[in-house]
Amino acid sequence: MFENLKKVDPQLYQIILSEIERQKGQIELIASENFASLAVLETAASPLTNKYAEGYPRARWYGGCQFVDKAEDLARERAKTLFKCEHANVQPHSGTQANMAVLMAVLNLRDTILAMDLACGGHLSHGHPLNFSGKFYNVIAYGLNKDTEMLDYDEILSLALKHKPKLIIAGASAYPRIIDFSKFREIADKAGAYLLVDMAHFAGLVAAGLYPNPCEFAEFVTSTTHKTLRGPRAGFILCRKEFAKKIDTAVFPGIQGGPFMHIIAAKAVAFGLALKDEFKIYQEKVIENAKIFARYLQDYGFRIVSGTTDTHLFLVDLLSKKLTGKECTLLLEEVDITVNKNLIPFDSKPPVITSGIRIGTPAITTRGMGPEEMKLIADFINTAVSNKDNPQKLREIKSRVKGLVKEFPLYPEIRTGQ
Ligand code: DSN
Repeated sequence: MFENLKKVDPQLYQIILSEIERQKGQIELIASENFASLAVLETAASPLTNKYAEGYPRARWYGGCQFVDKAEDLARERAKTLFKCEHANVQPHSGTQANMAVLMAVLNLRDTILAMDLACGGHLSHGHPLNFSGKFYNVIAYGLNKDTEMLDYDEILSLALKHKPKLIIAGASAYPRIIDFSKFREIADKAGAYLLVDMAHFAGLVAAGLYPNPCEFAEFVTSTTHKTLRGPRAGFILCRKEFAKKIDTAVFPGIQGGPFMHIIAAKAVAFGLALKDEFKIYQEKVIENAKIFARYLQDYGFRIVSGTTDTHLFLVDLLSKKLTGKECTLLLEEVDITVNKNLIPFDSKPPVITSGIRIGTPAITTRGMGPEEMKLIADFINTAVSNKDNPQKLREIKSRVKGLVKEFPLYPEIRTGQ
């Protein structure tokens, strides 16, 4: 693999090789990352990248679209089957663009939206002041209950009745519990609002039937394909038939030009894989690993936000360990464990420092790791945190990490020569 690149651009070849080695050699705990299958990688790297296909199947601005039409049809049909929905648009380049298309489809500038605060686990594109969503719309944010660190549906209802948003957004990037979409539906109906669910993080769990399907409750559902779904880096939108035209027009020509046909084809491959029985077994293991992992860390005295997780991720409060999220992320990087710093609910520290880290199990579960390995990794993290000023101990953990990842080879077909 990469033989041509090696000849044409040795500098970039080396960068790619180093990144592959990093992925193979580290324990990847970033909750929004995963390792796409080789079939997805092959499709994403295929000559479909060459094709311009502005428009939709059988209604393109360019000739020669007969085969990419088939790829897009396949992606749309598989998405509809997987999530039991009426219409799918598989063209958004990312989750943020999927969200942007929905907002553009149903809102006017300065309309009010009600969405989860980023500081409590929401997402930039749900109304952060520096994002288009926060600049173009009037955003009212809901948070979490201070005692339970879980969504407070009474508070969301009272905000909805007070501010009468045109759209309510449910979904988060750092919320470990199951979201009650039926409650969100009730609230949206009482306030006369549309409901958008951004399922980017838990789409794989939904596909496997292990998380409620938001398509049963919301007019609009957006997602990425590269997190729990294990697809290429991209987004998509699901909606009821009555909104199909509005959504399609909002994506193209609204916010995007030519679709990435190689990536759309790779989405079709990922959706196809997610329809298989093995995918459900994989997702069951993802959740089981997250629950066990969180429990082991609790045994070591780490506080888990909201006490547990129902999903593929959880948040660790580092306050009692006298470490910030930033320090912990850097410390773990030293021993080849990759996490991200994360605000915890009602965090007193700024987003660039944070009091917590977010841990996710999709990637390590893809490597085949299970409960025994969760125990080991929790031990590595605890030992690193307890010995943060002991270089010898940190070197020992790094070498144990190296031993562990070797037992669970990643992309053995891609040889890096080292
Ligand atoms: N940045 C992603 C995450 O890490 O959750 C969300 O888009």
